[in-house]
Amino acid sequence: MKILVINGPNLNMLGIREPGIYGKNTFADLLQLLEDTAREEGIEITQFQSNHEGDLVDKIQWAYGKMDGIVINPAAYTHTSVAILDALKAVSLPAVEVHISDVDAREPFRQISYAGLACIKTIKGHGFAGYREAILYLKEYLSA
Ligand code: CA2
Repeated sequence: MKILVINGPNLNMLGIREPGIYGKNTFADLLQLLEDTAREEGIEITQFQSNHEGDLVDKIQWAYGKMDGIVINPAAYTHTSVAILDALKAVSLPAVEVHISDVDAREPFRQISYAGLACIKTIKGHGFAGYREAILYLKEYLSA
């Protein structure tokens, strides 16, 4: 089973600023969590992070025919990007949306998710653990 994990803009800065919202752990810690989860669950995980909308679209398209599912935290593009929504719809792979923070408890503009419209599930406010939950959910979904 092959899962692509995509992280959007500024998530590579995790642990460097705003620890009150996103926690103290770094992006390298998140990559370690993904690696550990892949090993424990016998899944192949490819990770990709970019600060550029088009690169995120390109990577979603790349997944077509190669990956079985996608876990995506589009970060700020969650709330703005029809291009990412269209790419997820185009490849039609099962996708799970993850947000580290509880976006529903923040500014009203964070309560709109375009990408989420193409996802089978959204996990928000569970910190880094949300990525593991998303991977396990996809594994279950793909095994059913
Ligand atoms: O809670 C999430 O995972 C978000 O997707 C994170 C995005 C935000 O725009 C979404 O509304 C919710 C922001 C990621 C920025 O990450 C930072 C990391 C360190 C310092 C500052 C920002």
